[in-house]
Formats: sequence, structure tokens, C-alpha cells
Amino acid sequence: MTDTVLFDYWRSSASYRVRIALNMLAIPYGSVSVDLLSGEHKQAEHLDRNPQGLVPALQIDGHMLTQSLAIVEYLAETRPGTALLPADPLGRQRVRALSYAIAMDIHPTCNLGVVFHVMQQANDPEAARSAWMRKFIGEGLQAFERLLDNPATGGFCHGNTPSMADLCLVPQIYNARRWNVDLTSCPRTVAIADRCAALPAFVAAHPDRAAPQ
Ligand SMILES: N[C@@H](CCC(=O)N[C@@H](CS)C(=O)NCC(=O)O)C(=O)O
Repeated sequence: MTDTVLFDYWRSSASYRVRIALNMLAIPYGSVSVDLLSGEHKQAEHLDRNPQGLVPALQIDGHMLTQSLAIVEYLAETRPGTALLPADPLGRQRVRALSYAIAMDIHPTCNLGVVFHVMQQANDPEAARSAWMRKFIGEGLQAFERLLDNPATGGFCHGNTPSMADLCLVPQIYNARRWNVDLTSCPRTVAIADRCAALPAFVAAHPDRAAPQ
């Protein structure tokens, strides 16, 4: 195993973002699965890595890093050579705004701990979860579609190379499909996500590839 180790969970969107970034930057890494369903992320061993009890955590350069977007920005700063963040301040602002629209506004409402709590309050937990996912992911992606209605959008969320925003989008679309969210009003968003998903760095990061064998 290399010195770079990603502590992740195969279906975690935040981990999926970091897997894509590591692949795009061709950084070799090993993976350690932290099983969210059995609560491994709340046990002392993982809390030592990430006191928030969340995945991912990335061991790299002798440090243990948390927060997927802060990790992606660290990788972009220390391993230049990709356009994960554009060179110009306005471009960086836009890529961060698109990224945060997903990672800070959609994703937290659909996190495991939040959704389990919603299910515990409901008479029909499965139906409540489906309705919750469809509402918050659907509304969030409709807003994202409007954000993409911008001259700076190209073949990807910002211009014609994948950026941090695309790293956030692809896992979110994976989740949307998992929960049968109606994406018919988000054609541009879906087209960009599907274009990204075909690239080798994204293919290699797919949850099906990361699932424990
Ligand atoms: N803002 C954090 C979010 C991390 C996060 O919420 N991870 C999820 C998996 S995608 C998790 O560990 N959930 C466990 C839980 O909700 O109990 C990041 O981007 O790294």
C-alpha cells in the first residue's frame, strides 16, 4: 500500500469526489473501507482520523485530511497541472459556487444520519425516505440547472475541462438516479454529468468499483 490512504465508503458521495480527484491527478492510493451501515465511522478508530465521524479522510503527505472539498483544493494546490480550480479569481469563485450548491446545500440534507432521523419520525420510513430524497435532490438539481445557464458553462460545468464542480456533480447524479429523482427538467446537468462519467478518472472512481469485494 502507498503512503496515501483514502478512508472511504463505496456509496459515499464525498468519498467519490476525492476518488475522482486522486485519479485525475494520477496519485496512487490505497483504500480502507469504513462501513457506514455498521457504524464504523462513529467508532474511536475512525474518530481519531476524523472527529466529525464522517468519511472521507485522506492520509497524504504525512497528514490526515478531512472535508472532501478542502481535500480537493489541497490536492489542486500541491499537485498543479489540472484545471480542478481555474486560474482566474472569477472562475474559481464560480467553480466553488457550483461545488457548494451541491456539497453544502443538497448533500447535507440527504446524509445518512439526517435521513435515518427522518425515517425514525415516519409511519412509513421507506416512503418517507424516498419522498425526502426526491424533494431535496430534485429541487437542488433544478437550481443547479439554472446555475449552468451561464456563458461560462461549456462541455463541463465550467468551460471545457472537468473542474471541482464536476467532481461534485457526478456523485450527486449517481445518488439522484439511485433514488429515482425525476431529472427531465435538468437536461444540461445530466448531459455534463454523463460526459464526465465516461472519462477514465471518473469511471475508476465509480461506487461499483469501490464496493468491498
Ligand atoms: N462535508 C463533508 C461531508 C462528509 C459526509 O457527510 N460524509 C458522509 C458520507 S457521503 C458520511 O460520512 N455520513 C455518515 C453519517 O451521516 O452518519 C465532506 O465533504 O467531506
